[in-house]
Amino acid sequence: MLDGFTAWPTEFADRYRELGYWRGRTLGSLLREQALATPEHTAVVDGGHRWTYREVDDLADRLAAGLHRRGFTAGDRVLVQLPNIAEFVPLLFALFRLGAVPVLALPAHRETELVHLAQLSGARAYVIPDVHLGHDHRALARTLLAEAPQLREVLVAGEAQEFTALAEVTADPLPLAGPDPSDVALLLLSGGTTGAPKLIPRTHDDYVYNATAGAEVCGFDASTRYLAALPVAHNFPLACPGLLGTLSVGGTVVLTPTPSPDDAFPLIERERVTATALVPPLALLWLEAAEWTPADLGSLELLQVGGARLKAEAARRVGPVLGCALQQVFGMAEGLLNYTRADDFEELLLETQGRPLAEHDELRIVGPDDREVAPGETGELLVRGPYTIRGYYRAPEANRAAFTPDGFYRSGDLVRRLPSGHLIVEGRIKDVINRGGDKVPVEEVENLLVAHPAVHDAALVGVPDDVLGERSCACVIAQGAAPTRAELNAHLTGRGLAAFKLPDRLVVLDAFPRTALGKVNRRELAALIRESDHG
Ligand code: OOB
Repeated sequence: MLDGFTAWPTEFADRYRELGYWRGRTLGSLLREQALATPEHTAVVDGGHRWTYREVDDLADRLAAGLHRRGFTAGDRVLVQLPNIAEFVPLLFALFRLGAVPVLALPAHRETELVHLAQLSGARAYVIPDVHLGHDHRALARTLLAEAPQLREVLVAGEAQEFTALAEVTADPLPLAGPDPSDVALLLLSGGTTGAPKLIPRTHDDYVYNATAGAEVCGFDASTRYLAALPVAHNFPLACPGLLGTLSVGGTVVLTPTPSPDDAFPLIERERVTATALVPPLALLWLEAAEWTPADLGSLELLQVGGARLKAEAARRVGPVLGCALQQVFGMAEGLLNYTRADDFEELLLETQGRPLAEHDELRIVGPDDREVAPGETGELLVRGPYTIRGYYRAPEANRAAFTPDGFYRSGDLVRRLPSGHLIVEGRIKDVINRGGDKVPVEEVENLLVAHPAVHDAALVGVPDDVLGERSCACVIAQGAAPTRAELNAHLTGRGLAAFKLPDRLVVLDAFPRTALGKVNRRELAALIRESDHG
């Protein structure tokens, strides 16, 4: 059992097994079972590859053996930062079969996030593409090797330079003991509540449920052709039901390098894609592009939208414009997933963010005093259940704040529940800006902003935006001559912050509104900016 992992209390684990949520299967076995059942069916397609189930299964076994020969063993953490390329799939399954634990970073992450993730996880290896969207990840790897002492090895999908090519890590398949289904299978990244990203340990048992139950709700089967358009390191395209859910039922996963209509639409036509998942700003972009594209999108049956609140007006256009069904998904890497269902009444489909996946997801909607609010009232969503974690990885202090003593996760989301059980996301109380699905942890950015010599104090707040839902605005009290946004963003980029966290706007102020305790009053600050925009 991995140190720093909070397991479910025994009575809960027993119950989840009795109730059939945890079936004692490993993620590695999902692929094996399909490879035995339909070896010649296409499993994975990208720009340059088309692999059958037998091929992916074999590649995963050979890679697992190659990693084993290099000294990788069960429990080792491996920081994986790959874009949507076919090689991601055998790598993931090789690690699962070894019992090694992938730490899934997003392609957009840079030194700030990656150094933190490498140090926190104690990863022994870092897996990267050579160059992705113009960025050379080998340069990042050099920085990481210098900053994270446990990191010993860099594996490259592509041109390896002084590092090791992933393609060369291969050996004849070995019989491996494999992990226990209750072991941690992977570490996902949190959207962040405070400070730097936290790691979310997901076990084989709970993540197999997450992916397979999602596949059932979405009606996925061997004829499903799922397009992974969002970065596959993210829970939504990975396992809701995503890549893993599709492979668990013998469907085909198609990977696109970017979710832009230019890349994705031709692939939808060529591969007859039936389902995909997007965040709201991308859904808006696709709705516009679908009006003029020459591509035939007629194969599309299901568009899932989640990660941020989808406006009802946009939801209404999905059917008529894209000719497919819409499903809203309100989920979190920590666990709980809410889906609208195919047979929901139209207003539930358009205006709610779905209802929980599992009958035994326990939801509490509470006020500031932690007591449940009256039915239909808005409050913070707390959750406990068969696929919701009981603690972040190696974060005892954060865990005391993020979980109640009886094990409920405090989501920081403000929701309202309808009599049907469907939830409407009304807002949030956590210090995160949700930039169209990309989560910007406010404190992390502020800490870097105040390190700039021209910044005396800084507060990052969200301001409403038609496309992204909200954008980030840096409010700064200057020290001497006021800095420009370009200067501040150059400073943040130089510190190695992911581009999506750079402030969209800058406002220089003389003072911040404060709470009675002297903390920056972000709510008032945001209101101030909104007023000055309108006045
Ligand atoms: C998904 O996961 P994360 O971990 O990146 O972010 C979770 C947070 C939620 O706590 C909530 O604040 C927000 O993202 N969120 C939504 C939403 N879906 C997620 N807010 C409003 N409406 C929605 N539909 O974002 C995620 C994970 C699995 C499936 C889908 C999304």
